[in-house]
Amino acid sequence: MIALKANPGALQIDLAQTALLIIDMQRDFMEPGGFGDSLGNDVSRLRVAIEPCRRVLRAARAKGMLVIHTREGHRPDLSDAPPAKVARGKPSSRIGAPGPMGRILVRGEPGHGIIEELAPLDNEPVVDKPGKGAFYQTDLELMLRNRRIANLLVCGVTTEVCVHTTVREANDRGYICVVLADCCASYFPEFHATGLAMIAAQGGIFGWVSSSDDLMSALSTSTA
Ligand code: C5J
Repeated sequence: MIALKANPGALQIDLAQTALLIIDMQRDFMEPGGFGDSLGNDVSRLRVAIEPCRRVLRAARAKGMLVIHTREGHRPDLSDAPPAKVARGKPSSRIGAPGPMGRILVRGEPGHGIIEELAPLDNEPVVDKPGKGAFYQTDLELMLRNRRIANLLVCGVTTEVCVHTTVREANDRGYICVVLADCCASYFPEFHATGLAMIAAQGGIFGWVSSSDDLMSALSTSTA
């Protein structure tokens, strides 16, 4: 068990029932020439989350926790990409168009991969999702149920899009979600701040917000 400082209140968490969920730390969102860049974003703004995520990932692995990574992206034939999603952005750099990291937001292309700093280990599930939420049209819920997971520590990008959508989906399914603020990032700092505030508001309407530092200190004093 750990006692974790969080907003709106401290939590007791059983690590045996907890997974670390790392959302979409992909080159397509984090590096120039990918999907995020094609939509006109300053992708360098997301890099601030890499080091805190790496620390948390290392700690979760050391504790033997379940670690799950997600990737947003589509089949090469785009049969799972809603036309309304593909139609957004400049035609030359839409989903499926060729870019410096291969076809934009397409599975199997270099840009679709998770950044080297947070590369999954062979035994860590990677959930490929066609949407923003990690539960939508994936087997994530089945994996969590099979491993009796009740709590999710959530990291990744972007705070107000895929992290938020996933936390909302998880909250509706009964999971306790703790979003680690410094392990998430947005192209829009104000959306990051507001997105986190929205999670913890109203007594934790979607979940809790904590930080990598608070998790580290909780882990250092964990009890059986
Ligand atoms: C976006 C994501 N921003 N992973 N995806 O389109 O947040």
